[in-house]
Amino acid sequence: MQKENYGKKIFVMTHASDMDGIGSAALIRMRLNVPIENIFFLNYTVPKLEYASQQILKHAKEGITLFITDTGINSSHIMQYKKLFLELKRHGGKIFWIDHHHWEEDAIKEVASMCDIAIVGENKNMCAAEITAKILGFNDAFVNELLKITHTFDFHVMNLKDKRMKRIGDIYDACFTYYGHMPTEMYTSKLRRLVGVISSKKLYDSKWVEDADRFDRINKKRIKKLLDDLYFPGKNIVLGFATFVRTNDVSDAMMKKTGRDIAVYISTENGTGHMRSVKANTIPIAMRFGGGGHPHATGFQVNLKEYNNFKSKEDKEKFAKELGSAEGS
Ligand SMILES: [Mn+2]
Repeated sequence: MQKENYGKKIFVMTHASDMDGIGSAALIRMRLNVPIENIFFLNYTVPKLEYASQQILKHAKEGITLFITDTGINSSHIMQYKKLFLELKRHGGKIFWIDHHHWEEDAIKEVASMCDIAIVGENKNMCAAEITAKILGFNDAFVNELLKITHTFDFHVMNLKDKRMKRIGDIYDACFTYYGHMPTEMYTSKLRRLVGVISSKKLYDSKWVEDADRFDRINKKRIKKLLDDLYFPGKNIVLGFATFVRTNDVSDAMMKKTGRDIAVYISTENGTGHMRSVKANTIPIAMRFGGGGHPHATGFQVNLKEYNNFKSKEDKEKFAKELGSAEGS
């Protein structure tokens, strides 16, 4: 497609939590000169979608083009997308959705059908950045390297001996975790900066590394504190509480310290529960708390009010008891 056909005023909503989303937005910004303040980030939660929609709708009257990249759709968010799209279309807006995740039938029928272009549904070979690069006709050394990185992390096909790739992955991962817990406006400006760095053809910059290092220090300190206050529900579970930390790091540390097979960490700031195991299938336990996931990596939501935000030892023990009985059942 000719550059002009994408429209004059372009906005992007992209997936916030990994390089595929950031890379996709950067490619669109590079090719179509999208101002950084026109880029917004989604994480499958309603508040982020609402924030982005509200900001973008301020410009609806100008007849804008909206790109949505690297994000699928929850059936429960269909109404919100439809509302946004109807308003954009009413003013002659265009919508392009580029994704590679699984889409439910109803989402395809109701939402993809409203888009001018929708390349959506599961794609096992290409990540969103690769599809975006193909559509926009990129073929240069920097973009090819970027795509190698987004593909590697998105499809979990990393060569563990590749030290450079591992270092890049750690830097990215630390910042996405760090920023993911910031208030929406700060989160948006931090992520926009990353899009800016990538679109200036750098894989990262010194500020990016600084933030990653800062998060690593916070992460380590909090894990250390968590390890001093562990709970042992059931036969095989170790449980700890912390303000957000990196789940894989904290789980490994808890298992290593105690020799138990199932590590559960509760984020006391938002009540999310994160469970990891080496051997056990944790899905039945997660389901008892209304959660789910993969056998060795599950999540669930705890009602913080019910436990007074886990401020006291008694409240932590109360939850430990329930977790123990869930394991036993
Ligand atoms: Mn992706």
